[in-house]
Amino acid sequence: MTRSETRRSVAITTVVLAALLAACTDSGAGGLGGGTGGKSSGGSGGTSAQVASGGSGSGGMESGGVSGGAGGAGGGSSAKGGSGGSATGGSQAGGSSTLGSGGRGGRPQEDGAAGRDGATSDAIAGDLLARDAPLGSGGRTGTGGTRATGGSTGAGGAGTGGTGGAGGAARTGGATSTGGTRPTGGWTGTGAAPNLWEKYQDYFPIGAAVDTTNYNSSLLTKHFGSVVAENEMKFDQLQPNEGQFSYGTADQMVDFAVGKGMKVRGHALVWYRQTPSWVFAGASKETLLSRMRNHISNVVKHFRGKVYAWDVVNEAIMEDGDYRKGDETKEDQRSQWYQIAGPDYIAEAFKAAAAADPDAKLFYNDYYDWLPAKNQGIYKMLKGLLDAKVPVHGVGMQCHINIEPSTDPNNQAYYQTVPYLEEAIKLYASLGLEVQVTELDLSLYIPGVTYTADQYYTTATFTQALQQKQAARYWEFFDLFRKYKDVITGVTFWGISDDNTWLSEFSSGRKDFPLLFDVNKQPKPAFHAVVDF
Ligand code: 9MR
Repeated sequence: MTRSETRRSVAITTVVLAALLAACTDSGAGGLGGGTGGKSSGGSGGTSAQVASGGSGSGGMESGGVSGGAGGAGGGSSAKGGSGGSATGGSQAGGSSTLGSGGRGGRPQEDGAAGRDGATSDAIAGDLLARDAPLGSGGRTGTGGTRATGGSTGAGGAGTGGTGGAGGAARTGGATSTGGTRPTGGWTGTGAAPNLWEKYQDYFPIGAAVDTTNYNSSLLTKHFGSVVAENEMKFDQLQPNEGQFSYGTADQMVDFAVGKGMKVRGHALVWYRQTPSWVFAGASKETLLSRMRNHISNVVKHFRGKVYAWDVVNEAIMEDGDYRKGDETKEDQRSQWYQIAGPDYIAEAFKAAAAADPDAKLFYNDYYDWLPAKNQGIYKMLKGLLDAKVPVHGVGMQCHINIEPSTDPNNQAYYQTVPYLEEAIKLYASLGLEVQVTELDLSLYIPGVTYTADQYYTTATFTQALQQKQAARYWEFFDLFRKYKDVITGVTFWGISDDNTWLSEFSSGRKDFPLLFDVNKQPKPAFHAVVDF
C-alpha cells in the first residue's frame, strides 16, 4: 500500500468504539503549569472510589530530583502478544544478568487475541543506573511463559528467541494489568531502521509536532505520517490583532505536509495560554464568545480540507476535576475564557468548529492523562456536551510522560502508569469517543524531585543504561496504545528529535532527551523499542 492509500484506508476504517466500559472513579492530584516557565504547581485531590488518595499535587517537570538507583530491567517475560496476558514484569528489579534469551510470542491477532508462549525471565535485582549495564548485555533465563487470555482465536506463538539484554525499569501499579509483557530490552537496532509510519500502518498514524525549522525535514517525512504545528496555529499566531489573520507561516507548514500526503492536526483553537490580550480586553460574555466564534470560523474554514482534526478546546479542566475557572492560586493557570464566559465557551467553541468544517474531527485535549480525578472531570464535562448534542468526536491525551512515576501519592505522577492510562482510555471510549495521544514525549526527570544543576542530564550522562530504561518505558506505553488500536486513532510526538524539544526550553537550561531520535537525529533505543512488536 502506498502512503496515501494507507492513509485513506485508515481514514475510512470505521473506528470501532467497542464496549470498553468500566469508568473508574478515583481521586487524584497533581498540577501542571507550563508556558515558558515550565511545569509546576498542583491541584487538590478529588473524592471517591476505586483508588483512594488524592491530595494536592506538586512538582512538575521543572522540579525533580535525581532518580538515583531507580530499578533496572523489569523481570517480565520477553514474550509478546496482543491484548490480555499477564501483568508487566517485576518492578524495580533488574540490572544485568546472564544467560539465555527470552522467547518471544507470535504477533497479536487481528481480533485482539493474543496468544503467546513466551519465556518468563527471572527478575534480577539490581540498580541499573548504578550498574550501568552495558547495552545488550544480560539476557534472561527463559522459563515458563504465560499464555495470554483475551481474544477469541488466541493462537499462541511459540517463542522464537528474542535477544535479552539489560532493560529499563518496569513499574506496575494502578488498577488493571495491561496487555503484552515487556521484552527485556537491549534495543540496539542493528540493520536498517523501519519507517515509523509504515511500521504502524495497521495501527494508527504516527505524528510529530513541528516548527519552522523542521517542518520540511527528511527525518519528518521518512518516519511520520501526520503533523501538528507546535505553536504556529495558536490564537496569538493566527490572529495577533483583532481582524488581522496571519496565515503565512502556518500555510507553509500545512501545505508542505499535505503535499507529502501527511495528515494534519490543528492545535489549538481555544486555550487559556497563547491568546492575545485583545481577545479578553473589555469583553462581556457575549463579546468574548463572538470574538471566539469569529476566530474559530475564520481559522477552521481557512484550513478546511487540509486539517482533518482540531484540538478545539485545550486544558479546560484542573487536576481536581473541576473547571479551570480563573480563580486559581497561580496566576498563570487562570482561564479568562471561563472567568468571563463561564463553562459555556466550551460548547460554543465546538459548535463553531463544526459549523466551519462539518467534516473535521473535533477534540478536547488535556494533560495528566493518568490522573483519576481529572479524568472523571473531563468525562463528566464530555458526557454533558454529548448529552446536549454538542459535536465532540474525540479526546486528546497529551501524554507528557516521565522516566518513572513519582513515589509520592500526592504527586500527579504517582499515577503515571500504564494501568491508569488504560483506565482513562476505557473511560473515554465508553462515551463512544475516539482517543488520540497528542503530545507524547518521555522526560528523563521525575516529577516532584529536585535536581541541582550538576544533576541535569547531558549527552554524556544520558548513558546507555538510561537510554534502555527510557526505551523500556516507551515500549510499555506503545504496547498499551497498540492494544487499543480500535479506539486510538493517532499517536503524535511533541517534537521529532532531542535537539529540539520544549522540555529543553526552560530558563534553567536543563536539557532533556525525551524523543525517539537523538540530538544528531539518529534513532535511539527508544525508537527501536517502539518498533519492536
Ligand atoms: O511546545 C510548546 C512550547 O514551545 C511553548 O513555549 C508552550 C507555550 O505555552 O507551549 C508548548 O506546547 C504546549 C501545547 O501547546 C499544549 N500542551 C502543553 C504543551 C507543552 O507545554
